[in-house]
Amino acid sequence: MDGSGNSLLAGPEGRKKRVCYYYDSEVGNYYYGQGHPMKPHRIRMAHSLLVHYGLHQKMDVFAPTKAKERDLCLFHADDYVRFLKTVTPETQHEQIRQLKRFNVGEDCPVFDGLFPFCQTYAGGSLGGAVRLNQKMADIAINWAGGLHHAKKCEASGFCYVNDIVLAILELLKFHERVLYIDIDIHHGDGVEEAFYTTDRVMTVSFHKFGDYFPGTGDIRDVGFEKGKYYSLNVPLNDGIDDESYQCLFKPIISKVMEVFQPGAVVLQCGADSLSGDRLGCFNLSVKGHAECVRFMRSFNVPLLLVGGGGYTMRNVARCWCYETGVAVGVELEDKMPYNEYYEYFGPDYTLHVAPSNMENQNSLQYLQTIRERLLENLSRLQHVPSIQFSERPPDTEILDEDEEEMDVKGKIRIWDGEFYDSESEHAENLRSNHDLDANNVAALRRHTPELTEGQTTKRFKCNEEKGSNVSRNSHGIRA
Ligand code: V1D
Ligand code: CA
Repeated sequence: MDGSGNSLLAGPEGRKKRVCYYYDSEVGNYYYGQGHPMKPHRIRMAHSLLVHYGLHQKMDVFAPTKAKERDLCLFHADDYVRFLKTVTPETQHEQIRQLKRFNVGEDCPVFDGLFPFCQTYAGGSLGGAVRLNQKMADIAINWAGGLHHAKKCEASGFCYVNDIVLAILELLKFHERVLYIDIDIHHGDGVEEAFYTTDRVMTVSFHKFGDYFPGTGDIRDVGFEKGKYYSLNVPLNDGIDDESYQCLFKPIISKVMEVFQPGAVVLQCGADSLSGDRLGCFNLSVKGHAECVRFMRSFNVPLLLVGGGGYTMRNVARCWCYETGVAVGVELEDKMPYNEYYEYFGPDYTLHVAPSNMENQNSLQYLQTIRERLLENLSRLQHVPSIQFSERPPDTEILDEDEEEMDVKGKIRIWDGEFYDSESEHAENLRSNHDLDANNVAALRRHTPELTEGQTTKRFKCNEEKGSNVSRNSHGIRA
């Protein structure tokens, strides 16, 4: 036990975990624009709160290395990435056709620093995946990531690049099977779509379904061809509470773990499924939401935790701070420590807030019916798919950064204006950690062609530029 609360290390879930955490002190400054609900500032609030609970002392804290253009192109189309890199708020009106083609506009506006923002959040998830692959951590956290709607050639639902797909591709270099779980209130469509035809990635999304963005995620959508039954969708109605949520989450995920036996798990922890969210309509408490993290932690499989949606900032900060505590094995005191954003948490200044008395429109009958249907689909997967690597793609190298950068990055910025001095165990902070070279790209494409290029159905096709003479073969690959 220490200042942060009770240690959970002795309990049944208590094996101590090595946790690494990615945070960029600039991330809170990116601004989607006036009236836009997505506010990267919430990541800075969560960070400030968890630092004041002392959680940074229990993790390896890293400033993410920005993902390079070529890293992003492992999933995204080259011309889409180039567009994200070059478009500016000042010049966007000269590129109306491109804006439309890449779905950049109201939900996904062009704002100052858009590309470095994408590089930063993708860099955190990639860095976490590399560190898990190297067995230097059991759990990696990147609350700035989790932007699950981004498609190969299209922005969507506040997401521009899909850091989750990129991180899963990285994990697939070392793990035959990767499980993706999505507890954001919205359907994890971008990740599902990327892996819809493979049996190497199972995707499971819990979401509000019915007249709700993005409109996909029907229980009948189960995957295609080799990927049939490797996509799972759990459609939910308004007002779901902790008990109802867990009566689906635990049996479904237990069965998934049993039949799929993933080598690594990515958990998208979108906090818009919390009670009182500005865009959401569920009724989960922070503890109910965090129960998913606690449960996944208990399987002792490498775990990447990423953020996602969440539009009532004070509750997002509460949730991701508490979940960081769960990851490191500490139960945090309800009384909040003073922090930079203390005034946001009044009048109670507590970590936990009671859910509302809204009606739970998920009847017991409904919950039982969908649970049975999903477990039935899982029972069709009798055996884990056996995938043989003839040759493993090259390991991602950790390169030393140049000395100039080391001077700055040797100390990790904990919040604006103050540095936290890395301890000796954090010496690796000085290193660049996800540099993918051209050989890696080629090797990855060789080994996972269906994941990076071969999306064959119309559903996955990019919007072609009108009048473009770029032709594609039957795999949607440019000829
Ligand atoms: F209310 C708004 C104000 C300004 C700009 C956008 C919005 C807004 C609210 N809800 N946009 C939405 C959703 N978009 C639509 C559009 C209408 N259509 C034609 C589409 O309903 C998008 C909601 C995105 C949710 C994102 C997410 O929470 O899942 C997320 N996960 O990771 C990052 C974000
Ligand atoms: Ca979801």
